[in-house]
Amino acid sequence: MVEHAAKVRHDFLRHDMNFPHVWCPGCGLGIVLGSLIRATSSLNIPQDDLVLASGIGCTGRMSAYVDFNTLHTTHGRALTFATGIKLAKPNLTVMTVMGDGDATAIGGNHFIHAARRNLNITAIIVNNMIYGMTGGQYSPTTPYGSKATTAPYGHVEQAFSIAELAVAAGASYVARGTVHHVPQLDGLIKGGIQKKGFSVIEIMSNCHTYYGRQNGLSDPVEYQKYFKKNAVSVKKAAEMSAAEMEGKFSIGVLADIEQPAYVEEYQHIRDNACKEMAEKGEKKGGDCAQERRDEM
Ligand SMILES: Cc1ncc(C[n+]2csc(CCOP(=O)(O)OP(=O)(O)O)c2C)c(N)n1
Ligand code: SF4
Repeated sequence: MVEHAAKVRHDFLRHDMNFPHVWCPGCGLGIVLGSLIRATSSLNIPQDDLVLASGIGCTGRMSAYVDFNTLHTTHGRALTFATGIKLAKPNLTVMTVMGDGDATAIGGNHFIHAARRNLNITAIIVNNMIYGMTGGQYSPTTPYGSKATTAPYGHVEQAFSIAELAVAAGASYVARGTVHHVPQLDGLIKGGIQKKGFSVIEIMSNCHTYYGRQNGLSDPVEYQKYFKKNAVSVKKAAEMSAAEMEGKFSIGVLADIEQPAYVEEYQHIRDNACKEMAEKGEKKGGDCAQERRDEM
């Protein structure tokens, strides 16, 4: 068991290049990284077929550490790069990792349309309720009333739920986990990768340095206790009233549905077009569907 864990770390991390990492001691991002490599390694997908695209932020830095095909892109744009890769090379397992600001503020438009489009991409969103890298400004998930460097007297906006937004936008698989519930988190990421269609895994994580320090949770261990205390299983949450859920959040799989995925739909259109061309005796008609499959 220990040997296996060491092998996964050895094989899936870029030890010789990018460590030590940039994260604060105790940051939940290290736990997310651990879950990501355990989940991907358990699927026995060749590392050359794994792609991780990230945006900018503390979370965005994660793509530097895994030994997959990686892209550290621009702020908010991880999903646009991932979309291009998936369309060009549908055989690859394409994932993104983004912070809450990256995915739902500057990248919010890309996020909802990626969910609607239902490309087979796994979007991991680390929700630490703040802009970590730039010093603790509020994000779309900063809770009402809490403090941020841009809201020193308390935040006046309402936060939205990333997972519920993903469900509403049409994602095929939506789950929420925390950096405290690690075995469950490994399974949620694995489930997202295995799902055909757009998957979202929202991970509640600690930025004790910026969110925590301003909101009475500056100790990462206390932050773990906060997740333990306030996370409720999806099943239990369904039986609780809104008042009972106040300050709490559900964890587990929120949506898992079967619906047409973009790449297959696109292939059907292309097959039909090729067939029509062949019937009309047009150039390359008979061969083009096969060519497309060869590209894949
Ligand atoms: C176009 C652009 N706008 C703003 C920035 C500055 N910036 C870098 S990271 C970041 C926010 C990071 O917060 P989040 O995405 O929640 O990730 P975290 O650092 O908390 O993991 C911002 C605003 C940038 N790099 N590029
Ligand atoms: S600033 Fe926050 S999110 Fe960034 S590494 Fe430190 S604790 Fe983690």
